Amino acid sequence: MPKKNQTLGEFIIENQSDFPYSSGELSRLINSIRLAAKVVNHEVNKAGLVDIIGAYGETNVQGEDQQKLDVYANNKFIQTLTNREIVCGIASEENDDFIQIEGHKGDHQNKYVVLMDPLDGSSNIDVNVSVGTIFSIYRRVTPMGTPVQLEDFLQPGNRQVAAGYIIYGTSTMLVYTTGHGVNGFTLNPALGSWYLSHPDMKFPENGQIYSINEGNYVHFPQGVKDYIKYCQEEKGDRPYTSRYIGSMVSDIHRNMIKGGIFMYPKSSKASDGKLRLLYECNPMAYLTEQAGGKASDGFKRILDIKPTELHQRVPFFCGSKKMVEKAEEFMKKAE
Ligand code: AHM
Ligand code: MG
Repeated sequence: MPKKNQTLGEFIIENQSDFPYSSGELSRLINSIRLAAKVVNHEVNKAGLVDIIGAYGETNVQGEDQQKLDVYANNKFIQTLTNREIVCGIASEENDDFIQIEGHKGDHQNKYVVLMDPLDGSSNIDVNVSVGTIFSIYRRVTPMGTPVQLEDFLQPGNRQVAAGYIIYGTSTMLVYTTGHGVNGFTLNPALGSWYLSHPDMKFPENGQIYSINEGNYVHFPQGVKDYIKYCQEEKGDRPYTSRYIGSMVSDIHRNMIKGGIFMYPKSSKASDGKLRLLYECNPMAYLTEQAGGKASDGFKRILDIKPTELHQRVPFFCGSKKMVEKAEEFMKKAE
């Protein structure tokens, strides 16, 4: 049973048996992620200051090229994950193709692939609004000893062995699952340690918050328009509250704590919506289900979709179970 305030290090050791495979591997993977997260957090916190010191794209006093924060975060996570003998491949929103990691001995003995969005919602950085990192972890399916292949990344979300996000917010949190519930750790920036602040996180079964970019209303499918009208109707516990940060990690994090639904549907402008299945929707869907919520494309379970492309997009409805079911009801009716 998770104990509030224990450190992430203690938690990993105490819960090693939860990982379906070798326990040391989980520790190494989560350790590399928590380390990269601290470094990125430090950089994200300086966002406004860096602009004062020198615009991105310029060379700093050490002669290093200053980078945009999403590129910086991408490099940091790749560097940290590559340095441990555990990851054989990485796919990222920032890279067109996946990266093969042969391992220090060049013998392709590492077992896991990581898919990530290193800095989701990065357009929010300039205005000091929370952003996040999202990660998804699978065991490779091609034979050990050979270079990782596209099929290792194109696995359905129901095969994830771990997933999580980091939210760089008013405080910085690491929230993750290995398939045994969801636990949230808050960073104490003075000590550089993560503490279990949100043990066993659960989506309330029902909620009163709906999160969607309503500016796209005219472009939405009829089912979504009807559901939005339902949310706004004065009846029972409605109208609901509308909350949309435009940073999916923050929107879903809030809804997980307070109860709500997050939607990024398809529209007449974008036939599959905006969000990417492999490193945005699948990890958030896995966490959501592990927290008792539901995630769908409006009709079927996100985690059962068989991916065909690394950067494929999918409509996304995610949150409190009863709210997602209600949205699906409207989608079906309008079909
Ligand atoms: P990004 O990966 O380019 O940052 O885009 C993903 C983000 C999500 O965090 C957020 O939910 C969505 O884009 C907001 O999009 P929009 O501005 O169209 O509402
Ligand atoms: Mg993104």
